[in-house]
Amino acid sequence: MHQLTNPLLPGFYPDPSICRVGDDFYMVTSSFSYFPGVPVFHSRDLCHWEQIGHCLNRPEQLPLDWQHISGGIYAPTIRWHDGLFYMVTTNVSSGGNFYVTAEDPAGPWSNPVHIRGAAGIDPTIFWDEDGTAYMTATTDWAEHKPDVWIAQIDLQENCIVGERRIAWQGAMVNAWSPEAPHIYRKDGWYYLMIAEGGTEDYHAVTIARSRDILGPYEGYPGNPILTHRHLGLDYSICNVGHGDLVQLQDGSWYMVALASRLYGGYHKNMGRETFIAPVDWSGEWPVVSPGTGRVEWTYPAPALPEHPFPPQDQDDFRALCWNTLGTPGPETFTAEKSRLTLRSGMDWLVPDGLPRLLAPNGCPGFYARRQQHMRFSAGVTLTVPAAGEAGLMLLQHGFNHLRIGLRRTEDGVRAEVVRSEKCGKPDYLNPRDYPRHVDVLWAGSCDEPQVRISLCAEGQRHFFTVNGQRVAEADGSFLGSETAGGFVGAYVGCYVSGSGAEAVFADFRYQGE
Ligand code: 6LW
Repeated sequence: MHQLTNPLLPGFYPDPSICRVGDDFYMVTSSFSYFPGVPVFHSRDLCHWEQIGHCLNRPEQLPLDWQHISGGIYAPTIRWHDGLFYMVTTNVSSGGNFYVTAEDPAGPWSNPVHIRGAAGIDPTIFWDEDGTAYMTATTDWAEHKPDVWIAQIDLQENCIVGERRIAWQGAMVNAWSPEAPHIYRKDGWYYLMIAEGGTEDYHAVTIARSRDILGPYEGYPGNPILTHRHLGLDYSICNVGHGDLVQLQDGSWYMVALASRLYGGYHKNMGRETFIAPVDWSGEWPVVSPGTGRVEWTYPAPALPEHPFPPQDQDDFRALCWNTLGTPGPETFTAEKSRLTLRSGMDWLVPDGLPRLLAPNGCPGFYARRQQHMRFSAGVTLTVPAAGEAGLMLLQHGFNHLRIGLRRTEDGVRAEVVRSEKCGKPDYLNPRDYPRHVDVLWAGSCDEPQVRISLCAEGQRHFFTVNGQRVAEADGSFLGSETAGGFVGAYVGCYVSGSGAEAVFADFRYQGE
């Protein structure tokens, strides 16, 4: 029996936005400084989802500053209008609000089109019944006026028509971070649903409505319609907010929203993930997760035919789950099914800070996928580079990371396990049972030393192996976003560091439960 299982998209997939076209559902999420940007998922039953592409997969669409991992692409919205998909979002590192379009959501998507006068973040497009387009977004943080604006937009001229009006300032007096606005038309009303309270413990979804799309909007006296802010910091699902609604073919409604799973204490290593809840909107206002009012781990499947997808081989280095940090150049990597050649232009793992790239874009040499499970193992066979260092890394915001790296020494290969917090001086882990360095012996040619390394997690306990032998362990709770800060979740994958360094990785395997 299939069912809805939360998280719907496990791992760092925040700010979900959803739309339905006929019998097909599409969803997008934020991607920050990872490339390609804005993953696109497809479903026909809401229970099974498969990634079909990215909205931003060409370097010219996505200039990024890799040193600000939580910069780049914020909160996308996906909508379909008149035969075309629109994805509207913000690149906070370059150019602000823009949209791209596609006939097929798997791509190709257009180059970015910027809307003149559309300040702020979290933009949405809404088409009224007469085809007039409107945009809402959150006022520019720099203006220190937290509110949601609305305006008519002209999609031929790509500009705002008339004035931007303040639509709503949130349900609470002095609401904190009103954001993530989306508009829905129902029973002659325009409903404006937003998030407020900030994206952490106080996060919430609130709603207002108006007869006039430009407002003024009146808040629902029963707000918030969804939050876990009152459940305490021990409750296993926290930070619930930033939602989008979708109506099914039978008229029923569902909400996708972001939330985090806690484990090993108040730690959110996987950042903000995508969750789902049923919504009863038979009355005037939506009731989210009727009967309990909170996001549950499972719900019965919607009344839709089950539609599973064949499993994707995520360990294939060409699979859609892989990302680089920052915008790659043509030389950054070469990916084949089970072999990856990764190049780095710099020593980006120097202690006490990061070197700046001369060009504004670029990629330091990190090719990875999301951590999606509390217990996982990631292993790879590495041909140790002639120069520099290469290995496996578990990376969070602020360059907080755990890594196992290999470098050549005069007489062999040395493995080091490193814990690095806030770009600070790294700790070379020397727990009581393990030597500081592991000198690795290998069989085969000394010119091409090959070593199998792995990085595994059992909750917050992390282990590292070299050729099957456990060499170090570390606590990973400093990788939680509550400590590391920022908006992203942990990524695990291959890295290389060193001017001109090139490393070859083979047979990557990620397993999680
Ligand atoms: C996003 C905002 C938010 O733009 O966090 O939780 C910001 N909500 O809506 C970054 O994801």
